Amino acid sequence: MSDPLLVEAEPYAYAFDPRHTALLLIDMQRDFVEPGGFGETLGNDVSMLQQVIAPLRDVLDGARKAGMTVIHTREGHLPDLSDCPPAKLNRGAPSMRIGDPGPKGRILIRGEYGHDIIDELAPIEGEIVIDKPGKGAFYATDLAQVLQAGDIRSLIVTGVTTEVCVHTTVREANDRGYECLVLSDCVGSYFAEFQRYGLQMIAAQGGIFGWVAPSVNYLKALEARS
Ligand code: TIU
Repeated sequence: MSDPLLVEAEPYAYAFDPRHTALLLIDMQRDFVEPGGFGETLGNDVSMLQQVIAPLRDVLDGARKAGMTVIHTREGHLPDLSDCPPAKLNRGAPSMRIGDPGPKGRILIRGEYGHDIIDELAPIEGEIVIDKPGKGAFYATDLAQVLQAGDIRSLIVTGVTTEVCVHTTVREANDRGYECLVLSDCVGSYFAEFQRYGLQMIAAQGGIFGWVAPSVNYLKALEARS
């Protein structure tokens, strides 16, 4: 086996073999990134997430060029809401609830326009799409089996939002033995302070949940190989 690639990262260099690594794009859906969707119903300024798209597009292009496994996730629910716990449906005071008709279709419902991934990052043939009802990508999905079948051991983690679905998924993955590198400019939050602390929490304590690096460091390592 060839030497692993090394990424300059916090808290120390992240080593990975692209053949055993998947790029994970978490919930880059219109519902979170664009106006008129779930994120906005919760009272958030969705423009905060726009800055993630351009660097993440470069990372996606790099993964496609390198022939890496690419996995997209989407948070959402069945049209009859049978997979949406009342605790989630009834939480808080959103302007519209999950399942309500919004300008981009029913809020956070599978098959609706708003639920789908934004055009800039749309999956292409051969890429995996995981539909998940929760914040974590392992809960009630077949992600664990998909990773096992692909002999994937490391995850390059991107998407939204940093402290919610990204964090939950990284924690789930870390407990399952996966080494996660979170790309700091390819994850986004509606809250600047949660972005900062969310990233710090991953790399703190010697990398308690994983590693953090800007995408330029990761792409430099990936491109050095080719
Ligand atoms: N609200 C929020 O920050 N995030 C979510 O509800 N889901 C994801 O992070 N995908």
